[in-house]
Amino acid sequence: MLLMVVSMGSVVSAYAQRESKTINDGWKFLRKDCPAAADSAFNDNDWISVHVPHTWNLEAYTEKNYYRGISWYRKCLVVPSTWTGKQIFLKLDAVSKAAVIFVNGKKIGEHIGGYTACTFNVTPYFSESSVNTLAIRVDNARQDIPPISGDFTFFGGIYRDVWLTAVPAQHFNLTNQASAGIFITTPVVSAEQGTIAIKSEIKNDALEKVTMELIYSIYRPDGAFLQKGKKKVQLKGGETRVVQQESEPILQPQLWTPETPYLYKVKMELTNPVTGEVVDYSEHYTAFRWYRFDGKEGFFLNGKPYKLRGVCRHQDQKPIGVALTDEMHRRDFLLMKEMGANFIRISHYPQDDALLEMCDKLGMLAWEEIPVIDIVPDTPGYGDHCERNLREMIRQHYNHPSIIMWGYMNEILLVTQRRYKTEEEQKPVLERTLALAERLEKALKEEDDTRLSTMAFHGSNSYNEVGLSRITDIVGWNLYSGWYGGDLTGFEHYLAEQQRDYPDHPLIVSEYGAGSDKRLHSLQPRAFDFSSEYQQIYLEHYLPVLEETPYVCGGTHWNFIDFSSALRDESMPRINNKGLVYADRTPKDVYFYYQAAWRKDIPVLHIASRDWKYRSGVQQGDVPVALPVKVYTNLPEVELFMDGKLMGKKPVENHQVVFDVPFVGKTPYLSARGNYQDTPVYDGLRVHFTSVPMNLNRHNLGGALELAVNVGSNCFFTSDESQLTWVPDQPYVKGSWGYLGGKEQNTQTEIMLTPDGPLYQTLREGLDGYRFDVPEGNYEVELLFADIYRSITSAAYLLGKGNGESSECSNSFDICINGRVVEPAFTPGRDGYFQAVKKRYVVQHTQDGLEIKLNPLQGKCFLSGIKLRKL
Ligand code: L9D
Ligand code: CA
Repeated sequence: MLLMVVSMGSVVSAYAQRESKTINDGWKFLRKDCPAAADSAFNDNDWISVHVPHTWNLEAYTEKNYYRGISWYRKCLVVPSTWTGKQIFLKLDAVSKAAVIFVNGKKIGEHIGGYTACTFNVTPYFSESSVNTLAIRVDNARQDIPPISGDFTFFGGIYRDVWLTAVPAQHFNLTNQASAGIFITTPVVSAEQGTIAIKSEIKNDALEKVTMELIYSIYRPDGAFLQKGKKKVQLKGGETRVVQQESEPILQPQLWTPETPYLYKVKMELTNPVTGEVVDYSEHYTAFRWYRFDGKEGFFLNGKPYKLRGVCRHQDQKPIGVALTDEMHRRDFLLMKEMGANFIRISHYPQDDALLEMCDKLGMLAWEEIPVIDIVPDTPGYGDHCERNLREMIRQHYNHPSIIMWGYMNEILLVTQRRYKTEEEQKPVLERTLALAERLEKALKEEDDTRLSTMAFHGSNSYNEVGLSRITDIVGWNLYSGWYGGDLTGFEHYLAEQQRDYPDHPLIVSEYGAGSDKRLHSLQPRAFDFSSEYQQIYLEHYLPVLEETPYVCGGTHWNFIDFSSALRDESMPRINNKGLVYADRTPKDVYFYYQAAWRKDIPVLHIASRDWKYRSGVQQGDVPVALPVKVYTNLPEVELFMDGKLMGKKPVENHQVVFDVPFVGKTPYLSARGNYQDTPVYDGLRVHFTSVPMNLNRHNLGGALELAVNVGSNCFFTSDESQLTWVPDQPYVKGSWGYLGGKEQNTQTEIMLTPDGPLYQTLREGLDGYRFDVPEGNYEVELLFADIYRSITSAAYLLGKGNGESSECSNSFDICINGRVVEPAFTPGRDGYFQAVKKRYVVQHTQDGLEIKLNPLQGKCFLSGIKLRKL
């Protein structure tokens, strides 16, 4: 057959005949089930047009209950005439979470798992002469496919590339779990010499037997040809054959590290030995590197101690969900690399090939995992699907030298322990969890004995007690002391305990992090206030511990990016805001703390106030407000200037220095200067400043007064909408302003009907009122409320939003201003709990200051914010 083709053709191409192209454009989409759509004659004219990458869940950025169900995609395809007689393969890089594929009305296959690829030979179903229809039924609701639980959105859709590949009848196998059909290892590797072993799967889709030649060629990192080897292979009709080849020793190989990502190219050619024609072709990169993890001494790369400086990465981007293009994945990689990271935890699921390619080429070690999270259900099929996804991930990404470990469970006891309280209830869950872990560990080692296994645990010793920690090579700990509970030092204490009790367990801090919201700032930051400053303090505490504790192999910060988690409330509903960069990939100030700590090769000097451009402060008399200005840097000392005037020069400690700067003027220009290798380095930015008077006497109120207070909070809050800053609360003292009695209260539940949620999430409860010692005049007073007390008896459990029923609404009070009742029996929760309510009053001819009183009638009185404006 082959000979015939050759003799018929006028020119014999020396190039391979493999052709690959994306078919990302021209799809039709319907967001509901429509079984009839499988049929080739189905009319999809009224479906919407989309191209892939695509997801149908963009509403997850605004709604908790995003659509989980079935959707359909359809597309028409004409096979190029040059593909006649070839084998044609369809590859879906990722479809979440399950796909059934129909070609011309026939079901050709299905795939389970939303984060790994699948490939099908579509040749028997395709027509070469007419239009083909492709219909794909996608389901992101299935509970038998991981993930079934987790703090992120399970976006549905065909959200990575779709490919068609055409190859001659003889080719590298494309249908081994969507892998390349070529598996490369380096069985010998040292500074002196290394070898490359190649296992190829060759397939003969013709009926006749053939003799082929398999040729490998190896090229040095600089592109120079190194060596070549050949092997003759006989294949029967329909046979798939595995061929092993090993290179001659390569002396003094250039070793791969994240800093020196030397890649050796392996070119694989399948040729016709008679004509010399290259029938199929495939190119891969590999590298010489070796590593080990030690329980006491940490991680070693190529024999040298090496700290894993990492981040975890989720793959979505607001507002486009997971439908990222390759260049967006590459952009994320470059941001991590720029920051100085040398390690990535690809969490919690396999990610785009584009990312792995960058890890190899530009240098970053990687941990990749499958999404088995929170609990192991007893759903039939679940374990099979986990194992299948694990094997797919390993085969598909096997040839990436950047990957050093595979993972398969995250915080698997978290929901287990929350849901099942007694030992008796937990027993069967623990048993199946252990059984699945053992099963996955076995599969992992069968697939790849050159890499290590790992799991990530939450901070509970039960992983040791239950025996889970014995299963994998490495243990990962997700530690949040000082965030979800405990204090910052709990972090190092936990690590020390683990080291004391399990000194031989190599350990990585697989997560740590704290949330931050650009709108919130504090001079007295605390856990869970979502101020940028608390996130900074938290990370400034954790990073030195990671760096300086030798037995800690490294850490991966949670998370690199503010990511989508539809179920989350907190200050930015639907977003987990622990990122070092915002969802739009703008770096937070704290990104530069990491860069300052990790980069030595470039000067880093960053005034950490990009996130805090709208500054405000309470001014005592004529004394300018002194506010801290932080600089992150890797330089030894820094000078700070305001509007060109030197404010001071200070030595740097822990990659930062803080100046107390008296703020004057409305738009001061801050600049910093340091020296890097005898060359001056600068940074500068303009900020806005508004002072708020402490004493509200006539002298201070000269011009306009707009005094907005974030009642019940230690934080400044700047509204995204108006840029108005609400200053932190304070107790009343004579001549000034502040609250009268009560105590602070807060909620993490989303506040409805306002873009300024955080303002309402903090409040003062049980206060008598609020007082401003203002001079005589006319004023406007605005009061902000949200009833966060679901009902008086269950105040400690915030069960979610109110339903608008007023029956159990029991918090009611009179609002009085200067002795007059302005709102009798005000019931802030009347229209629903967790809803913003704003009341504005004009107060004329005040005589003796302004006093707002809240007189309880039933339940509690409370206040979230207050604003005073002079008319
Ligand atoms: C966990 C934390 C993370 C969450 C992760 C998880 C968090 N609870 O997003 O998925 O592994 O931010 O709360 O450790
Ligand atoms: Ca408040």
